[in-house]
Amino acid sequence: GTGNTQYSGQVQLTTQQSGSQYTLTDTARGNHQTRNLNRGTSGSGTLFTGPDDVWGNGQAANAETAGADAHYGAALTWDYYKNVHGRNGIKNDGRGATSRVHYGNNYVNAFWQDSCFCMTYGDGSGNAKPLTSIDVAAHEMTHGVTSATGNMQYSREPGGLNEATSDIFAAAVEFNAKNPSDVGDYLVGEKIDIRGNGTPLRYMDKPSKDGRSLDNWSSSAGNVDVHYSSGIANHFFYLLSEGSGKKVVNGVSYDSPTYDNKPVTGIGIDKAAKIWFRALTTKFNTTTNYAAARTGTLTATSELYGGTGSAEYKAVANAWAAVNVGT
Ligand code: ASN
Ligand code: ZN
Ligand code: CA
Repeated sequence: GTGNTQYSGQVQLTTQQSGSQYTLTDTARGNHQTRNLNRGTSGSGTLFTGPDDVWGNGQAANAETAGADAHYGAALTWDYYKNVHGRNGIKNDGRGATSRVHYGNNYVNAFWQDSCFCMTYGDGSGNAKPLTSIDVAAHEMTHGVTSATGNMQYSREPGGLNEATSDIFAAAVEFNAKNPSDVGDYLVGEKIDIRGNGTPLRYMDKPSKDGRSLDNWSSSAGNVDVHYSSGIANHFFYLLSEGSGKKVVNGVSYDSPTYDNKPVTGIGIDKAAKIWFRALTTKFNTTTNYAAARTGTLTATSELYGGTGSAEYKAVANAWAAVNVGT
């Protein structure tokens, strides 16, 4: 089918024909369904169904548009995990999830729930737009992947690492998608204008730019909201990918500081994401804190690229030092 999305232009969607109708059922990706809650806040709503296999018109006022964006974001995230990491769906068992759009009235958030194996999107309120951008979809779906793997508990330092994992793969999915209307960046939620002033929800190069997130570890990191303690790992991931200092990527300017005032040389987002994924799926657990994330990513790096002598190992060690984790 054809999706006329709000954030990603005109895109191809995989759908299912049933009789003379089509539904937003992704037959190539575990039959992932996209459903319309029509402002409800419970239940599974109705499966998007229509006669022409054309979905939305690029405008939020058309109820199908959010469905098209959500269906596309879920497909991109599925493809990213499959093609880059060899993972067959959220649980690596081929099962598709469900996206639910138009949750409630003026709801300015999106969330993942293990209980329904589903992610849910609000329509935003005031200047805030529907929460159905690629990075938000990838963030929420990654909460499902984290639940199925490292499963870092959603509080204190493990919670910050859980949140950061969603932001890290949100960026990786967005870069991997190469969509000309929504190019990859190290910002989270730059399309949805959640604050109504044109700024993104989070910045990975210097997380404190949002006024709340932490750039560096300190002994009180576990006491702040997980969406702010995530900043430490987001900053680590940015430094590992792109290095410290000023840089322009896909037209966006970054300037990433280091706690130890030593420069970090990046190894590129592809290697950085490989390292984080291996750590998430083979080293992290419910109680992984920042110190354990450091050792887990170092071990993952040794296994992938070589030990202390490799450029990758040095970059990981330097990037953690640059956010005040370890020595
Ligand atoms: N959008 C938020 C998140 O995925 C929702 C929440 O805080 N539960 O973290
Ligand atoms: Zn989250
Ligand atoms: Ca983004």
